[in-house]
Amino acid sequence: MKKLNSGSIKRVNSKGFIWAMGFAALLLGACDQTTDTKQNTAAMATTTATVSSTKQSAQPLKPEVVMYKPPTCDCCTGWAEHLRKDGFTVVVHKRDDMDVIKSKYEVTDKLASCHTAIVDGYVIEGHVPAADVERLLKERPDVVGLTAPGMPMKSPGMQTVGQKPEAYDVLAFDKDGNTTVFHKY
Ligand SMILES: [Cu+2]
Repeated sequence: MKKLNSGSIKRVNSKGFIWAMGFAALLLGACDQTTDTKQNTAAMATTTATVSSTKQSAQPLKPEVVMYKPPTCDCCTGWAEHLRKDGFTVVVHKRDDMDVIKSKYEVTDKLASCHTAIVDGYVIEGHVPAADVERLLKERPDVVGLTAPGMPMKSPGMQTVGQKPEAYDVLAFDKDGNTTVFHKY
C-alpha cells in the first residue's frame, strides 16, 4: 500500500509540473489573442466612429456617482437606476454604517435620507432628481450639496419610473447645515 501511495504522489507531482507548463503556454497564447482582439477592436472602433459621428451629439461624459446605501434599501436602488437612465454611471457601496457616512459628509439628522452619494465633490443626499444634480454640476454653487430630506413619496426611486417629481423641496446645504430651496416640486 505504502509503495503504491508514494508512487502515485510522484506521478501527481510530475503531472502537476506538466500541467503548470501547459498552463503557462496557454497564458502566453491568451496574451497573444488579447493583442489580436485589441487590434481588431481598435480597427472596428475607428470604422464605427466614422459612421456614427454624425449621429452622436458632442455631450461630455457625466461624472461618476458613488452611492452609499444600506444593504436592503430598494428605493436607493431605484434612485441609482433613475440616475443611470439619465446617463450617469453609479457605483454602489452597501454599508451597515450609514451614520458614519452621513457625519463624514456633513449630513445632519435633519438633512438625512436613505442613501448618500458623492459626485464631482458634491454630496447628494436622498431622492434628488437627476436634473437637479446636473444643474448643480453646471452652476457649481458654494455648497456641500443637495438633499431631499426623508423619503418624499413622489420622488425618483420612490414612485413609478418616469413619473414627475412632485410635492417636495430639494434643498442646497452648506457645511453649517444652513439650507436654501434649490428646487420646489
Ligand atoms: Cu430612499
